[in-house]
Amino acid sequence: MELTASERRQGRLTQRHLQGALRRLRDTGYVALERALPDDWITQMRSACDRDLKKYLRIKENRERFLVKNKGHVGMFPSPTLPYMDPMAILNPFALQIFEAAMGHNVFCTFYNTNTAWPGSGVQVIHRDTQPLFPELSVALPVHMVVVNIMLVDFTVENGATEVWPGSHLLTDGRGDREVPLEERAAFLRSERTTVPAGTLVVRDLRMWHRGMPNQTDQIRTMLAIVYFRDFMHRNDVMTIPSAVWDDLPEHGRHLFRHNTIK
Ligand SMILES: O=C(O)CCC(=O)C(=O)O
Repeated sequence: MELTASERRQGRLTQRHLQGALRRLRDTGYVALERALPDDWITQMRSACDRDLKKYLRIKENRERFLVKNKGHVGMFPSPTLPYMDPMAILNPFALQIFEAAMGHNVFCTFYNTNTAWPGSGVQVIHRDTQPLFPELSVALPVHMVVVNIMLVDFTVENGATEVWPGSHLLTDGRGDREVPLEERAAFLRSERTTVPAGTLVVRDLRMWHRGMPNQTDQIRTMLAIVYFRDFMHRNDVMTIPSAVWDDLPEHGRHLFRHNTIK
């Protein structure tokens, strides 16, 4: 979805665009706002993230876990400090507008990760990032968890743009499909690659089936992955946010991150 010049200036989607974004999230499981974040912001975030990833992968256990066992798909919990806690990422006005319209104003966040397809990465198994809340149901519930991805480079087929299955967030396991591998079920479904330019912001229903793909380039391919929960969801993984960062957060930021530890 392309933002208009006036939406960029105001940091706000028009009602018509918001309705379109919500429809895409509801029907397909995700919506992409192309180049929603400025180039210079992305460049700075990418260099911080690449530097931190390289440091992270100097640790032998991390190399074994992510480069070997996870075939080059690296998940790193970034430090909950700047630049990662920049309001442009965690309180992005376009993302907020979409997920608050979809999930209400008491949304909270306790999970902030990065997804990297390291050069030479392989194909991941098809998975969803959350399991059905009520596995016995054969009807899908409304959206209750979303991930906001911010692409730090152009995502291309060559560097491993994520493969997603539109509509799969609405597929349930309630008719005896719990034991069937998603690979088998996906063989009959249409998929697409999230080939989008750097700075694109994606809001994706966490139930959507997807997989990381091979990065055949020599460039690191990373997206930020910030997960927001409808208020009734509360998981045990929380972040420790330094009080200096907390003190500087706007009220809306404190509201969203209220279930974390502040130290
Ligand atoms: O990086 C990607 O394209 C997807 C990664 C992913 O889904 C995961 O690591 O769980």
